[in-house]
Amino acid sequence: MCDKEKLVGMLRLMYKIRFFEERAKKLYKAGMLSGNFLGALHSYIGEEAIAVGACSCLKKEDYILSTHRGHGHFIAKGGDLKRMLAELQGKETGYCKGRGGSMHLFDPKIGFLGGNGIVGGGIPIAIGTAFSSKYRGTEQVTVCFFGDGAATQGTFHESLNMASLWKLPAVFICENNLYAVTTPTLETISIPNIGDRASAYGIPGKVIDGNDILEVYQIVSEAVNRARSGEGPSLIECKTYRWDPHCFVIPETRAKDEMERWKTKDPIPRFEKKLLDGKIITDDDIKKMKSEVIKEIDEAEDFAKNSPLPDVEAFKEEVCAR
Ligand SMILES: Cc1ncc(C[n+]2csc(CCOP(=O)(O)OP(=O)(O)O)c2C)c(N)n1
Ligand SMILES: [Mg+2]
Repeated sequence: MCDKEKLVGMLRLMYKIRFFEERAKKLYKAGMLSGNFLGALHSYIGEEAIAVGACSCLKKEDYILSTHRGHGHFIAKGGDLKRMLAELQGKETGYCKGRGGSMHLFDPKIGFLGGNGIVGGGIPIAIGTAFSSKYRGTEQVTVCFFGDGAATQGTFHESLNMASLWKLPAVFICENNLYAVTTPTLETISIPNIGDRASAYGIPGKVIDGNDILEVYQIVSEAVNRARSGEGPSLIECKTYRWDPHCFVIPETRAKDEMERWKTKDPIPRFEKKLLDGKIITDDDIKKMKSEVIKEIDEAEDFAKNSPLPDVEAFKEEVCAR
């Protein structure tokens, strides 16, 4: 399905996300990412296979729309760790000059058209970008990530209807981590599978194991090819689980045994095992790769730490000018 280099690259990206999130958490908890301006930090740990599996099917010029839990999407689409961590810490060298923080990463150069603090807010934007590509005849595909909570927003239903009607080149990926903040999906969604809602819009719908990166890659590839060849959108529900609380200002409410059970389905060792069994990598390769990624994150931390905070006077000009 993929060559060796690609598979190893996918594992490296999963490490990047996991270790970046661990570092961001540590810094956040230590109070470095402090103050109301920066808001909450939503960890993507446990869900790495979805971002990496899906973005590995894309070209640089393809678009993705992300969520409040978007660090993994950003890294998987090629985001730079230094400027990213600087943004999380509100520094001038960050992607949005420290004005956006964790939920508002943005880089059109890599096709990353934003995280979003509004649940379900990225879905209608994806309709716009997909329409734009179709209208301009560029063959770009838009992948839109959103959670199970967002799948019950009106924006989801309106957008999927329109995407189907206009055969837009879009792939809707629902990351069903079984909760919206503390509310279980079972208490808010009337059918067992969000992917089955695709039939209401006459588009293909799949329900897959979001912790199996190769399954994500295969199913998203099919949907991306379909979109690129003008056959229209698809909906893919990836079942997964977040390991951390919703964010670090909201106490954990989930049952301990449920959390432990899901940790046994950790997508990273599962993929490592496949690559080891297939003799694609060795234990030494894994060790080396992990230390290279940690070094990259250390460098990002130094970069962010040594970067200046924005000039408050400039804020005033940006808000008041024109
Ligand atoms: C429109 C809107 N309603 C409510 C919120 C508060 N809120 C932030 S995250 C969240 C839950 C989102 O759940 P889900 O879509 O499943 O994503 P997850 O956090 O599980 O990744 C809610 C209700 C919001 N940000 N926007
Ligand atoms: Mg959720």
